[in-house]
Formats: sequence, structure tokens, C-alpha cells
Amino acid sequence: MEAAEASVDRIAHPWGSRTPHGADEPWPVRVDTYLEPGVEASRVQRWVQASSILHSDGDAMDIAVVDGRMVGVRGRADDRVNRGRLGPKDLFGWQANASPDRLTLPLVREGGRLVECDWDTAMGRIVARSRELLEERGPGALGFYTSGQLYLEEYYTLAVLARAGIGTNHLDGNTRLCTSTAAEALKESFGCDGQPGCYDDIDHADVIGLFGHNIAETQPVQWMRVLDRLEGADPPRLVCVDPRPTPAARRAAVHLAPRIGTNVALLNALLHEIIRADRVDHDYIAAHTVGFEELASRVEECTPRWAAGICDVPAARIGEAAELLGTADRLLSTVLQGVYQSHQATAAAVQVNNLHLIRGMLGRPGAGVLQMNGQPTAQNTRECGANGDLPGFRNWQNDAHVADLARVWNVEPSAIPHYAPPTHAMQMFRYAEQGSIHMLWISGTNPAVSLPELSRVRSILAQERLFTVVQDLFLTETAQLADVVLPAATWGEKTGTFTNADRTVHLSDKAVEPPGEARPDLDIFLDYAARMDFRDKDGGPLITWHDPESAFEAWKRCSAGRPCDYTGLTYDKLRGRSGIQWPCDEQAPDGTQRLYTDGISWAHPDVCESYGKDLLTGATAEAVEYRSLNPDGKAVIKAAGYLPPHEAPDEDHPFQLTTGRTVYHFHTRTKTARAPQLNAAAPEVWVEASVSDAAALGLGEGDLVEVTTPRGALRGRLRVTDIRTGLLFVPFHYGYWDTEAGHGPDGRTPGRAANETTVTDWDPASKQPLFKTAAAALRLVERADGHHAPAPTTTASAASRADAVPPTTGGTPALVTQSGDAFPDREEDAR
Ligand SMILES: Nc1nc2c(c(=O)[nH]1)N[C@H]1C(S)=C(S)[C@@H](COP(=O)(O)OP(=O)(O)OC[C@H]3O[C@@H](n4cnc5c(=O)[nH]c(N)nc54)[C@H](O)[C@@H]3O)O[C@H]1N2
Ligand SMILES: Nc1nc2c(c(=O)[nH]1)N[C@H]1C(S)=C(S)[C@@H](COP(=O)(O)OP(=O)(O)OC[C@H]3O[C@@H](n4cnc5c(=O)[nH]c(N)nc54)[C@H](O)[C@@H]3O)O[C@H]1N2
Ligand SMILES: [Mo]
Repeated sequence: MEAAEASVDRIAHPWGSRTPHGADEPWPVRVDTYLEPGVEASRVQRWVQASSILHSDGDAMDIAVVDGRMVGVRGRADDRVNRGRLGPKDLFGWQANASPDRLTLPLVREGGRLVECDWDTAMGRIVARSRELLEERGPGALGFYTSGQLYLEEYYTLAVLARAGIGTNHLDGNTRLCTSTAAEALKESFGCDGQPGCYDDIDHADVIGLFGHNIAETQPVQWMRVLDRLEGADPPRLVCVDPRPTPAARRAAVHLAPRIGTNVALLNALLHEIIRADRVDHDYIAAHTVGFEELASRVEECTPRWAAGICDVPAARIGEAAELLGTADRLLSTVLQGVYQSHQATAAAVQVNNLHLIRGMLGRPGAGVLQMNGQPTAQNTRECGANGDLPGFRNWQNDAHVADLARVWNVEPSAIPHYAPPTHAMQMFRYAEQGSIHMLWISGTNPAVSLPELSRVRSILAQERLFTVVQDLFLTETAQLADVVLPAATWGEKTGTFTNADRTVHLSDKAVEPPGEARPDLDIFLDYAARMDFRDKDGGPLITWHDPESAFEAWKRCSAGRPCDYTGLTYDKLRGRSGIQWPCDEQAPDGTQRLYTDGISWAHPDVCESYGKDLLTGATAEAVEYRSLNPDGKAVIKAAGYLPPHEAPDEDHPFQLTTGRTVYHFHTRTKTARAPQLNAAAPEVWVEASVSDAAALGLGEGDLVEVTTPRGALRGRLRVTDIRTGLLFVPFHYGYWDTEAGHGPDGRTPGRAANETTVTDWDPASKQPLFKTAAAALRLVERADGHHAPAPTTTASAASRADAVPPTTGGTPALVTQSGDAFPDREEDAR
């Protein structure tokens, strides 16, 4: 094959050209480069090593710098994760850094208004309020709500200052909304967090199961890998479980489009079929698991016919899926928000683990489960204990683990709160609502758009008695409700490490200076710790590091001997070559591709991160219960019965409503709305409904419609798609603050944020909110009158009638250079 180069409109073709590879062959290199108009590659003065911060793939890239300014990006050819490829957000999203409306100075509230001030004034207020609250009310009056988008060094520092400095149990990340179910499912099955499989398994699998995961849009580079396998020799067959016609669903051998909220019923039927046909690995089960008998008896009655009635999927189709999953030699499964944010989240995610355990599909090439992450650094939030767990996957119920952490921090064990389960984010907002949390420090997240039931969130954040600190790049919907706003530096403007969904650690270096007086989050946390004068038990400073690298070294000491062992990594080792998977220590100096290659290693009662929970109630098990269930530390096969979703459609709210993402935007769009190519591809909210539902209501493409639930309403234009009948979909990217478009933050003008409609409810085990299951009404507001929905045509949101709307394209501004080993000289069709 010859080397090739092509220029491709990567808005029209989000996945670019194909580089086919057969089973067990290495994935060819394809380097994607985007430079802003007028900049030639030869003019780039520096290429600075980084990794993507707009999803959990960890696509490695270099940032192009000219005269101290970012001018583009290029994929890193030698990286194990992406082999040079970048997705649309990676290619264009960096432009937001230079947006003229970046925060450049701190703000404080004066006479009801936010006014600019210097750092001393802003930090002085925060410190004064912290001291006052600690004195008058104790550590439980302070809460910290952080992100899945900061760096490892920042989370670790925050975890130490919040837990051992302040001594509060109220520290959680927006990872609660994102991957707390991934973490919980791994803890339930394997005793400990940590991704068993890895992305290379895509190169080896013969069947790939996608459970509630729109991989093409949310992890576009790994979808490129799947597409390349589909076009190569010996392609894998896909089983896709998603109620929408996602790109993966369109390429699947079996697509199951269940009624939302019924994942457990469907999975139990799949397990029933596999056990009935005895497609189980009895040796693996005997050697490495406990609990199989209970699972077998629990799913005995769960026939495909039974599930067909609940899920509204043909029983025969369930049988076909079970056949593929049951006969695969190398099965790879991925699970994401269609499970994690849906009803019975943990119970369902655990059934996917069970599928792998009973089939012995773990720990070898192509056989792995990916309980996916979503945010770029969510893994680090979890490892560092900024998510509510203890750092290093230590078990808060195990006194030896708490003592060990106290040793690392040189504090008394009693200084680390572990009297109760760590407070989860939904509970923290409840405490703020009730008035026991008086100060809430929000870093790197925009809860006024991303939490459920926004009218409630707004009223909590706007309370006079709650002192709110918001640390962000922009004056977001949340920042506008704050008492103090701190301007943060971000990706490309600061150095640090982070870890993707398959345990790959990347270093991301500073390429340019942050705007104005914006500071790295690490510097802000260190400044706060210094001003608060936190001390260890010998009177020395609690926090002994001063920059990213020294923070990383401190974290390494905390991770030593734990599953996420970083002791074999250094900044030097991560620089130059790229992408090393933890655990990385003396035994595995080049990192570890797969966990559990030689049995289950972190489930023993002495070492496990968790003793597990009841999947239906969330009640935590005690050490003695766990020890008697699993004395030898095997994998736990945990069965769960199906329960109907909490909110069922009725006469007033006849539809089911689900929410999610599109390929061009990231979350609340603070970055992607400021990248012209991405913004233009999907500039406004829309509502998806099926052909038959639209026909029944007399609605058509582009009609302005209103979606109402018992919580609130939103308006958007209608896109008629091949989504399952009875289901509506709304992307959650569009905040309520857009005065130009006539959406106001006052709550009087009609909203456009999906979370105006979602419910305050969460999974009992993982405490992850239910963004995916609600009942809703749909009505016409205004006829299309020549408009069409501002939804992409390249994705799951494609119009059912392709000729109904003009195709989504990016034109010249979206041209990206692809160069690599070889690829066919043609543009791939977008679906
Ligand atoms: N382009 C883009 N990529 C992203 C992000 C982004 O904002 N934009 N965010 C990143 C983050 S933080 C995350 S968490 C991930 C999320 O990545 P995904 O989980 O892939 O994305 P979602 O759109 O939230 O949901 C996935 C699918 O769940 C389906 N679904 C809804 N309800 C159910 C159900 O009850 N059962 C089943 N089986 N499926 C259901 C929806 O139809 C949807 O297609 O994406 C990451 N990558
Ligand atoms: N209805 C519905 N709601 C959802 C979801 C859904 O599928 N449906 N998905 C949920 C999921 S999975 C997630 S992950 C959340 C995401 O929800 P959020 O975390 O609220 O969304 P983001 O827009 O990513 O917010 C990140 C904020 O951090 C800022 N930021 C970026 N980089 C930095 C930095 O380096 N430092 C600092 N200090 N700030 C920075 C950004 O400007 C932005 O304001 O939304 C959840 N909400
Ligand atoms: Mo997420």
C-alpha cells in the first residue's frame, strides 16, 4: 500500500476516510491535521504534546503554535489510542481557548452584581467565609463539586485539601452524572474500579456488543477503528442496543431498539438464552466467580418472549442477539449512558459484566468489557478520590485502608471523614437546598445546565444563604449565579496528566499563556490551601507540592501498591512517546494492557475497594457479609430482577423522553459553541420523534414543538427520524442562557435546555441521575414555514426522509488533511 494524503470536510464526514484492517492486524496510521486558514505546516514554530479533553478516548495530539498562539492540531501517529486520528471536536474545539469572552479577572458579587476584582480580593472572600463556617458550623457546612475535565494533579490536590484539610465528606465530581455507574458496576463485579479491557480489543474481537452507547458520535475515533475493521478481512459483527438509529445501529448485525428503561429485562433474557443453551464457560465460572447459581435461577423465567413484552422488541431478535453473544470467541462489550443514566443503571451494567464472566470473556485479546467513561479525565476524578471515594481506590469501610491513607498524608485517621458513605452530588445539592451546606465550590462544571430539573437547581444556587464559588473559563449559566467567580486556565494553557477510559495516561503540556489573569486550577487550589494554612499531624504543611510535576510525584506515592499504580511513570517517560496504561510499576514498567489476565486480583476482602451494595436499594454491605460471600476474592456474579421505570407514560404525558448527545457538541457547549465549524453544524436545540408519531399528531420536519414533563418545558424544531415509536429525544447541549435566540435565564421565556424537563431521581446503587427516562407531552407551537430542524443529517439525528433536509456540511472551513499508510481514494459515506 502506498502512502496517501487527502483533504476531507470533516463536518460532512465526521469519521474521515477508511484504513481497513483485518482481525489481529495492527490498526494503520492516519494522521489528521487541521491548521487555521493561511497557516502552512512549515510555518508552525512549535508542536506541543497534548491529548483531547472533549471525550474519554484520550486522542493524542500536538498543538501547533505560532507566535505564542494556538493555530491548529495534529494527531500523534505513534499513540496506541488513536494512531494519528482526531474527531471533529478534537479538530476544531481548541479555537474556543482564544474566544474574546474568556474570563480574565476574578469577579465578586457587590450589591447584587458581579464585578471584576483582583485575586487577593476574591481569594480573601473565599478564605474568610471558609474560616467563619468552619468555626461556626464545622466542616460539614462546606461542599466541593468538581469535574471530570480537570487534571489528575488538580483532583488529587482538591481531594487532600477537602478531606484532610477541611475534613468534609462533601466532595464529589460531575462524574456522578457520568461514570459513577461504570465505577459502581466494576466495584460490584470485580471488587474494585479499573477497566478490565482496552481499546486494542476492537482489533481482535469477533463480536462487539454496544449497550446504550452511541460510539460513533461520542467516541468517534474508536468508531473509526470499528469501521476500519468492518471494511477489512474477517470483520466483527455488531450487536447494538439503542432505541435510536445510531450509526452503529445501522451497521449492526442485530439492532435491538428497546423501550427505554428496560435494559435489565433485555439483559436478563439474553443471559437466560445463553445459560439455557449452555454457552457458558464452566471452568472459568468455577475458578474465578461466585454467584452463578443464583443468576441462573434468577433468569430462569426471563424468556425472550417475556422480555419482548416489556422491551417491545421481537423475541426472535433477542434470540439472534443471544446467539451472537453466546457463540462469540472473542466478545468485546461497551456500556455507556443508555445504561448508566437509564432506569436500573447499576443492575443493568452489572448484567453485562455477568455476560462476560459466565462466558469467560475477559483478560485476553478481543475478550473484554469496557464500562466506558465519558469525560476526558473522569478516571482521575475517581482514582484521586474527588468523586466521593477515597484516593487510590481505597475502601472507606476498611480501617486499614483509611490508616494507610492517613500514613500517606501524615494525618490522624480520624482526620479523614469515613463515618458514612461519601456524600454524592445529588445529596450535596439537597443539603444546599435544606441549608446545611453553606458554601459550595464548583470547579469545571456547569450544573445550571447539566443537572436534572433546572428550575430547582437555579433556585438552590441563587439562595442568599448559600455562598457559591464558580471556577470556570466563561461566565456560564452557573457562574452568573455565583458569589465569587474565579477565571481558570484550561487545556493547552496548563500542564498535567490525565487518563482515558482504557487506563491510558497522557501528559498534556502547556502550549500558550492563559488569557489575562486566568490561572490553572492547580494554582488556585494550592493558593487556597496555603491561605488556609492546612497542617499535617506534625505541624508541617499538609500539601507539600507546588507545581504539576511535584503534585504528580505526590500522587504516585498515594497510588503505590493500589490497582491504579502510577509509580512506574514520570513526566519524562510520558513526554516524547505517548500513552502508557496503568498499572505501571516495577513489575510492569511499560504499563498494563489488560487487567484480570490471570484471574481476579482486587476483589479479596482485604484489598477490595467496596464490599458491594444491594442493587435494588443501594444499601451498603458490611465487611463480614462480603467476607462470607467472597472469601477468596473472586468475581461476584450479582443477579437483579427487573423493575418498571418510575415514570411511565400516561394520558397527559403519552411519550417517553430521553436525552443525550450529538457528534459536534460537547456538553453545555462552552467550548464547541465557540468553534465556528462545530457551532454551525448544530446551532440550536431540536426534538426527535418517529415517523408514525409525527404522522399521528400531524407534525412535520421543522415544526416548532414544545416538550413538557411534570418539571418543565422546552421548545425546539422537530426532526422526524427512525427513532423508535413512542420515544422523543432532545440533545442536552443547549443552555437556557441565549438572549439572542430569545431564551432567558428568568424562567419566564420558554426554555431550550433538556434538563428543564428531567427528573430529580437517581440510581440506588451508583446515585447517578436518571437523564434518560421520563414521560412527556408533545405539542405544536408553530408550523415549519420553510424552516427545518437544526439537527445534523450525518448522525443518529438523520431525517427519516433523506431528501427532506439539506445535508450537514462544513465546506472549506472544515477541510482537514489526512495522511497515512494508505486509504482508498474515496470519501466514505457518512453512515
Ligand atoms: N460528541 C460528544 N461526545 C462526547 C460527549 C459529548 O458531549 N459530545 N460527552 C462525553 C461524555 S461526558 C459522555 S458521558 C459520553 C456519553 O456517550 P453516550 O452514552 O454514547 O451518549 P448519550 O447520547 O448520552 O447516550 C447514548 C445512547 O443511549 C441511548 N439510550 C437512551 N435511553 C436508553 C435506554 O434506556 N436503553 C438503552 N439501551 N439505550 C438508551 C440513546 O438513544 C443514545 O443514543 O460521551 C462522551 N463523548
Ligand atoms: N439531560 C441530560 N443531562 C446530562 C447528560 C445527559 O445525557 N442528558 N449527561 C451528563 C453527563 S454524562 C455529564 S459528563 C455532564 C456534563 O455536564 P457539565 O460538566 O456541567 O458540562 P460542561 O459543559 O462540560 O461543563 C464543564 C465546565 O467546565 C469549564 N471548563 C472547561 N475546562 C476547564 C478547566 O480547565 N478548568 C475549569 N475550572 N473549568 C473548565 C467549561 O467552560 C464548562 O463550563 O452532563 C450531564 N447532564
Ligand atoms: Mo459524561
